[in-house]
Amino acid sequence: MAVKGLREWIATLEGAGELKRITAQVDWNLELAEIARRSHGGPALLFENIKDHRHTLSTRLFINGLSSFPRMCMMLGLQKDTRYPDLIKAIRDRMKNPVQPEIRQTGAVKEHIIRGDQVDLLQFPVPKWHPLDGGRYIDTFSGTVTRDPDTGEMNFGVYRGMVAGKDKISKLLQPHQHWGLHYQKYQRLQREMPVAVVHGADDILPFVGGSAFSHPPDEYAIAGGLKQAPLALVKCETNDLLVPADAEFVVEGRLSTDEASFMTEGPFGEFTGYYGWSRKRPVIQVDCITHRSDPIFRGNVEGAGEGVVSESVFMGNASLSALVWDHLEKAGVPGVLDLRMRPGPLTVKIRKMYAGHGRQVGAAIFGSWLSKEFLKWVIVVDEDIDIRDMNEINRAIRDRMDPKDDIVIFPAMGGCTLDLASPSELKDEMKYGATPQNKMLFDATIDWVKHPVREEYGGRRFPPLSTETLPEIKDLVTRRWKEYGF
Ligand SMILES: Cc1cc2nc3c(=O)[nH]c(=O)nc-3n(C[C@H](O)[C@H](O)[C@H](O)COP(=O)(O)O)c2cc1C
Ligand SMILES: [Mn+2]
Repeated sequence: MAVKGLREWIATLEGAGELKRITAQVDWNLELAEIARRSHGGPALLFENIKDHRHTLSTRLFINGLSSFPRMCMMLGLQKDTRYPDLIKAIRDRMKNPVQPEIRQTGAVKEHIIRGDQVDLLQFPVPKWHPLDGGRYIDTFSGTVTRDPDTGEMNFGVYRGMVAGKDKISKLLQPHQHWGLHYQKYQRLQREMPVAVVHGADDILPFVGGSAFSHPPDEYAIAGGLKQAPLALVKCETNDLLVPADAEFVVEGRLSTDEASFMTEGPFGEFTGYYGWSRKRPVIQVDCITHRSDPIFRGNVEGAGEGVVSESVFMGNASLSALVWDHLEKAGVPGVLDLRMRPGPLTVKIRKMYAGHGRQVGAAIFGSWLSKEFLKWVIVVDEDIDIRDMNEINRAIRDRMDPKDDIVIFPAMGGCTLDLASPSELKDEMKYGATPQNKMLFDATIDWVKHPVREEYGGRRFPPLSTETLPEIKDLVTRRWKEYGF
């Protein structure tokens, strides 16, 4: 049986006590986003009464579907209480077995078709998410589908987009992303790029489309693999792209590569917790919207910071952890025991097996497709360090790293345009294709050359820890503790 859609997912969540319906009237202008942000750790939310949208084509908004580990597990058909390492392992295992989609003649997404002048994007309850956003952001959890004009391969990627007119969406298109590679080919052909933006399909699609899976296979087959069932797809009305048959709605259009057509996009409150830069950027000219009856709008509040995690960062930590692990395995790097995405760096724990092993981990990660957006800082530690404990990581950095030798800079790599640290004149993705970004590896494993095994250390490379006493003394002191007058 094919993968089900958003409505079935919402029903499943409700049945499991994981959904809250909000029937009080809520303003799309900032209020809705603040409610979703504050209740991030709570149930998924379905807003059913949105100001100005009682009688529009779309009246409801769903959010926070993947903002908890139990729900992420449910989405993948795993037990709700699956342990985090087992969740990552399940993703890794299933990635190895992609399931190709089924192509259908028609589906629920074709129940209604709107064309040309009748298109009005604000018929959807598109929120203004953050006070300084440049407009109402329609694309916060949708997937943009494009096709490589040379190979015919499709891509499904999550890329933000702002309503720039009733039938126009300005997009943050970075030419180093998969759809950006497609864009560069259309640019050379001097042709418009056909696009389809998929809203409200199964949450597996943004989960896959928001992370750097390499091709082939495409995201549809990977999503099918992760769900262990094929997706059902239908062809668009105005181009040959394929979209989920039971998506809530699909926006079809064309993206011109002519700079004269670019419009302002941004600022937008981003995953970094800061506003991302505003520029003139490519625009989707919408030709057609196909939708289910009473389509549900799926949104996502961006913006992670100290003590604040966004749904996208939360789910991205899981998918990227699985991707990095899988990549290291494929690259033949042995001894990876555990890894952890944010907060802060990506930390990898290895059973060190030779001098240079830590360097190899960093080079393999930075040399891959994975590091293009979210990976700027990698720390590698030995097997005795608990990577869930920042104090332990700090201890490894302090005691095992010589800053002169063990901070390894990978200069001028391609990176995300939203990196706060890169100079603002470099934050011009349409000029550079990406933002040149310096990446850093902290090799916090013990250096085997400087610290050979020593007999005086009892066959270790470092002196023994002095904070532990003998077991018999521990017992003695425990036994006599009260006697001492405590
Ligand atoms: C909610 C969300 C919004 C995103 N917005 C953008 C964006 O506006 N532009 C962009 O280049 N990447 C954005 N990303 C990151 C890409 O989705 C990610 O890098 C992914 O690997 C892109 O797919 P691709 O590898 O097929 O290009 C976003 C990710 C998420 C989860
Ligand atoms: Mn891709």
